[in-house]
Amino acid sequence: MQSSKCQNAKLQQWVKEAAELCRPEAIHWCDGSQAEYDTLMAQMVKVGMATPLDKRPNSFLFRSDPSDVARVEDRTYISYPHQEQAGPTNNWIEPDKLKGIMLDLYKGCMAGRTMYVIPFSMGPVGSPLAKIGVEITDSPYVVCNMHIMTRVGDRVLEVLGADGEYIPCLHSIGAPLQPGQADSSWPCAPIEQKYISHFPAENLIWSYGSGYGGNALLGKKCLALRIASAVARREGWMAEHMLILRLTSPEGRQYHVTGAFPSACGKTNLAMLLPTIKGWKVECIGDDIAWMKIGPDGRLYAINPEAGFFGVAPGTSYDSNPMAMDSIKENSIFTNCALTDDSDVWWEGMNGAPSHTIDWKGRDWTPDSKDVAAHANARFTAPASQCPIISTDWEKPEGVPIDIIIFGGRRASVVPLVAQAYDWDHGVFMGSTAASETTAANIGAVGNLRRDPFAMLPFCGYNMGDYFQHWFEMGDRLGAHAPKVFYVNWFRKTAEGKWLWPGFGDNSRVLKWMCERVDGKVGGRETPIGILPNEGDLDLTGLDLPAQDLQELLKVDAAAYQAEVPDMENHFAKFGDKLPGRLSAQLEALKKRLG
Ligand code: SAT
Ligand code: MN
Repeated sequence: MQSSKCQNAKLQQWVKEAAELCRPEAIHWCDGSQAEYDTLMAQMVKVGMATPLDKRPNSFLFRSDPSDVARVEDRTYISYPHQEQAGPTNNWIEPDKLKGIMLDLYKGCMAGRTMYVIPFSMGPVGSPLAKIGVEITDSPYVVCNMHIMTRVGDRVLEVLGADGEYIPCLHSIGAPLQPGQADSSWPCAPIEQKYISHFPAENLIWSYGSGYGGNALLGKKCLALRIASAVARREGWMAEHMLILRLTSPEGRQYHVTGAFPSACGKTNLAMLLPTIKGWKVECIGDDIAWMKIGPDGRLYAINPEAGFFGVAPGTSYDSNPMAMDSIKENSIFTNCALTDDSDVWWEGMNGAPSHTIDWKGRDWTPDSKDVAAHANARFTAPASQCPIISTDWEKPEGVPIDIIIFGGRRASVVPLVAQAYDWDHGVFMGSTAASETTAANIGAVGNLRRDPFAMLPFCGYNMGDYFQHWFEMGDRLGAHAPKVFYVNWFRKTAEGKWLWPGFGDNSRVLKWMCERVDGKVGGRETPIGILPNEGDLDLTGLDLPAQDLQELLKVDAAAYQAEVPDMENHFAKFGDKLPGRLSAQLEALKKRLG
C-alpha cells in the first residue's frame, strides 16, 4: 500500500484513508513511465475498453457510455461554508452535507478495481509557478490521459519531498465490481450519483461517478481553474480559461496573446493557426488554461499549466487546423470518435466521409445514417510537445509577457468581428458580459445564448462578483503595463445561416490589427461598444470577402445592443452588492454611448 518513493507522510496517510474508504482490490503508485502507460493500455485493449489504431502508432480509441460524454455543470459544486462565497453562478451544498453524501457513495466504491495514485505537476516540474496535485482514481483511462495532460511521476514526488504541499484530488468512476461480475467497457455511475465537488477553502477536490474529460482528469478544470482561481485571488495572480500564443511579425517583433473563449469555441484552432497573411508566424504555448502572474518588470506573464491538448475532434481537419492534425498522428487517445474500416479514427468535418465506420456507440454507420458518427464532444488527447508549432518557450518556467487579451464567444448575430476596449475597465466589462451559444462540451441544451463571463462561468471557484473585482485589482496593479483588451466574434452568420467570416487562418488578419493597435500603427473608429477597425484598417490581402459582408462584420447595430442591455442588467443584478461599482459605471457609460 505504501510507496517507497513517497517521503510525504501526509500523502501516505491520505492514500491509506482513501483505500480504507474505497476498498480497492489493489493500489498502484504511478511513476509516469512509458512502461506504465503501455501496460495499462494493453490491459484496457484486452478487456475491450480500448481499440488500438493501426493507422496511428501507439494510439487508441475509447467509447464512453452514452450517458457520460461531457462535463456535467449541473452536478458540479463549489462548496464553501457560506453560499455567498460560492456566489450566484455556482451550485452549492454546505461542505459537511456534501461530504456526507459523497462519503456514502465512496464507501467500497473501488471494490474489484485497482486504485491508482497519480502524483502530477501542473506547470513544469519544480517551476516556481507550478502546483502539485495527487489524483487517486480507479480508472486506468484517467491515468493514461493524465500521463499526457499533466507531468506525472516520481520526479513530482521528489519535488514534493517530506513536507511539501499538494492538492488532493479523489476520483472514482463509481462502479464497484462484485466478485464474478462482468465489467462494462465504460463503467460509470448514473447521472444522479455524479458529483464534481470542490472545497476551495481546503484546496480539496472530490469527483464521483464520471470518467469523462474535465469531470475525471482532475488536474484540468477542477485544479487548474476552479481551485487555482480561488488560490490565485488569495495570492494575487490569475487562473484563466485561456489559450496562449506567440505571434511574430515579419520584422521579428513578438507579441503574446491570451484568449478566453468558452469550451468548444475554437481555442485550440486559434492557438495553433497558420496565418494567411505573409510573413507572420504563430507559435502555440497553450490551448485551454493560462496561469498569469505579474513579473519583476511589472508585466503580466503567462504559463500553460498543462502538458497536452484535450481538443474537440469534430470539425478538426487539415483545412481547419492542420497543426492539430499533425499533433495527433501518434501517441494519442481518442474518445467517442468513429472507427474506420482500416483502423483509423474519423469524425464529422475531418474530410470526406468514409463509406462505412463504426460510430461512437459501436454501431455500423454509413453516410446515410441519420445520427452522427462521432459524438459532438468527441475528443483527442495529445502531447503538446507533438504540435509542430509548439513554441520553444512553452515550458519556460517564468512564462511569456502578455500584450493582448481577447474575449469572445459564438454569436450568430449582433456582435461584430472585433472591437478594442477603451481601457482596462472597459475590457473587464467586455469580459464580464461575454455571451456565447452553448456547445456540446457540457451535458445540456446546445445553441442557447448565455452569459459566460470571461469564459469562466463553469470554472470560477468562488463568487464571480469577487472575481470581477479581482480583475479590476490586477489592472490597477498592472497600470500602464496592462495588456490591451479586445473582443472578437468569428461566428457571425447571414440571415440565411452562412458564415460571414472565413475564420481559422484568416483570423490572423484580426490578430495583426490588434498588434498594430498595441503599437499605435493602425487606425480604428470609436463606436459605442469599443474601437473597431475602419474597413481599410484590416489587412485583407488575398481574401475574397464581399464588401457587403465586411460591412456587416464591422457594423455596430446600436439598436441590437440596446436590446441586450436589459439582459446585461439582469445578469449584473444577480451579484447584488458583490457587483463592483466600476462595472455598473461601465454599463451606464455604455447606455449613454448607445444614446
Ligand atoms: O471536458 S473538459 O472540461 O476538459 C473540456 C472542456 O469543456 O473544455
Ligand atoms: Mn476548456
